[in-house]
Amino acid sequence: MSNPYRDISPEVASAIESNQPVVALESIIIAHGMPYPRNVETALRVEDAVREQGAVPATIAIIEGRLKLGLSREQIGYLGKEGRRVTKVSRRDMPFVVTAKQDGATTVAATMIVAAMAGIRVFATGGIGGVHRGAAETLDISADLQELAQTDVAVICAGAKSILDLGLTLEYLETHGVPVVGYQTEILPAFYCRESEFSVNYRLDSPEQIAAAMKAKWAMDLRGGMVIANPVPETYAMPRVEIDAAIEKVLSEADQQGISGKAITPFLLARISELTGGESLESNIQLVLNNARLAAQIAVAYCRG
Ligand code: PSU
Ligand code: MN
Repeated sequence: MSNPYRDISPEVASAIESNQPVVALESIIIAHGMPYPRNVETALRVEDAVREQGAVPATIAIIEGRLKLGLSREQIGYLGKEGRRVTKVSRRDMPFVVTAKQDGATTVAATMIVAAMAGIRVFATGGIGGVHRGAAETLDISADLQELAQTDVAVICAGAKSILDLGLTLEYLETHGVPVVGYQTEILPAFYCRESEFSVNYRLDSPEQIAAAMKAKWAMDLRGGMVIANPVPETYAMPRVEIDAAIEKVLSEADQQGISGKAITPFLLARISELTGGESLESNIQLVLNNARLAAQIAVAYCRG
């Protein structure tokens, strides 16, 4: 359990020690995903949603070079205020941000790594990274997918945004043996929209069934994660045409401006939220809360089972 680069908050440490349910949460959503102060308010509401379901939230970030599991309200406020000044940190970046004693907002991949180091098996986020459109030429495939291939954490998300090639993302996950489970749905959700043209691999209807599948996977030594796709609540879903139009526009902007590498996902996400405004922000907040509740229920069932 000990790791010289890591600080676990007292609340998270005691939950892990006594085998209480814990849900990992990421920090890109705080620093890059939403405007201040809604980002801070949302991060705190997400933590409350986890607690209301009987689990302990462990928000993960890097602060002054320390891997943090469990942030104080002040630390969440700090990341929210710093916003885009905080470095986006994926697997590749971790050693450098730690040794330079910088702050880092953790992607899905980096959050999975830090969670798994502490034995946390359940992680709630908004959307995962994936295979980008045009990847046949650019080879732009998020490190999140490789992390899902090797790190034993279930990621509860609302699918992925269709800035990505969702079909290729599913193919890539299939190649790496990563199951995509639909919670109460057969259809892969696409973040703001409850539906895409793709199917999930398995539909499961209860947190208990999901927890049992996780147990079975890891008991058989089948390394790697699991994607649990949880559609945005009906009331907060966005019209597909509106989202698709915004996505087409921002993809061509990114192309014209020659944006690539780690900058492209943040660029696309920021432009989409600018174009779709307050409605998409509300949708984003609600789907994250919804994922946090389901993740906590899964963590509770996993601890009981
Ligand atoms: N997709 C979203 N919201 C996000 C991200 C992706 O709908 O916030 C963020 C996550 O932190 C994810 C990261 O891990 O972007 C993936 O970045 P990249 O494509 O550079 O791997
Ligand atoms: Mn990339």
